[in-house]
Amino acid sequence: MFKILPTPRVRASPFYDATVAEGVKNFTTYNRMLLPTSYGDPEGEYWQLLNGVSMWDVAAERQIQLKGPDAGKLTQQLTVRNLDTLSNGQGKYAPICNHQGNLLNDPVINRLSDEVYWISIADSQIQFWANAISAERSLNVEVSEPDASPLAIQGPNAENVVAALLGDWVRKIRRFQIKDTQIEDIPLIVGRSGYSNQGGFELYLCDGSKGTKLWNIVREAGQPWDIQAGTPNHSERIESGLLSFGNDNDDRTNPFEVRLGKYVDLQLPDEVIGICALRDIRQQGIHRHQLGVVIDAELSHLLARTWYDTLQSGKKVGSVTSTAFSWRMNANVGLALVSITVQSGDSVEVDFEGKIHEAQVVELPFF
Ligand code: THG
Repeated sequence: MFKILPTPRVRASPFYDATVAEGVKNFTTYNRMLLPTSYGDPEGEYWQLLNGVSMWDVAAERQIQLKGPDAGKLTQQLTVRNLDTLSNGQGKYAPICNHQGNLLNDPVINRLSDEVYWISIADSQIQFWANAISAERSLNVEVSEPDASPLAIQGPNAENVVAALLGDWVRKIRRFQIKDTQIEDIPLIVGRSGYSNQGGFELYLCDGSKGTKLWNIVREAGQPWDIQAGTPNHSERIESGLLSFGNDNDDRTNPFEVRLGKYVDLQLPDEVIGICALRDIRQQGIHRHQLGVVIDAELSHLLARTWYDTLQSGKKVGSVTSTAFSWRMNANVGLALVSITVQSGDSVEVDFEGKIHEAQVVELPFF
């Protein structure tokens, strides 16, 4: 089997050595960093997340820091979600669009203080974008990538593990709230968030030289709950209807098409990038929307390598953008971006690498 080894251009995460010691089997790249995607037991890792607790190296969810007197102003100009109620120590899932209203990223944005915001990005370059917008608008903001690397602890026992690590006070942390803390000499930010619908926390490691040390401390604290090394779970996130930026959208996908309309506030001022375009799009109506599919077939591999043509009566009506096996449903499931003429309850055909499979269209999320 081939390998991709880390270099300055395809970076190792601070947890890289720890994940290799755990026996990581697959990586993808994300924000020019290696992101573990499997330890070789997809079904075991899935049930571990649903019934127990897993720890994930998600350092590739990089932080873009906006710091300075205009940091709040720039952050609001960059996202189409209204941040009026975002207080210090709180985060929000907040899409970023370009001037045409197309999605550029779907980050979590954390407000650390009046003058410091962290954009916890999905896989696209936002540092260039934030820097360019700031400079073009003469805003007083310094844009940088700080030394901060999320480690996710996800699953029904995540709260017990994080309480064992940091104390019972963490049980009171609300969804997307963050707190400064530390373990021994390791500076951390802890928050209740993560890329699953099973509940959990993220520890942002704020000293990249201490990745292995933090990994081992978390593993030790999680022992009583049988914590295991895991990765963002492809099946669970499809079941939960979570967007995978770059997989489920292209460069002409707006938030309304992929079920992110509830995070768009069309009342925001015109200076918010993309908001004028989104008002027009809302008025004109969208042409395609995201739905689930249950595909009637044994697929030759679980990961969608590309978008698969989706047809009705032989005519293309859209694409299946992600596929996975759902162990809870004992079925192949997927996310589809299809014409608004296609509705849940419909049957469609999916051209999966030259073979046509029947599929049923359903509402999202699956769970
Ligand atoms: N954690 C952190 N950074 C991240 C991610 C994360 N950056 C990249 C990527 N993940 C961003 N994407 C998402 C997608 C969905 C959610 C979080 C990050 C999410 N969604 C919930 C849902 O859709 O049900 C709830 C959102 C809400 O109601 O506000 O949690 O995982 N640090």
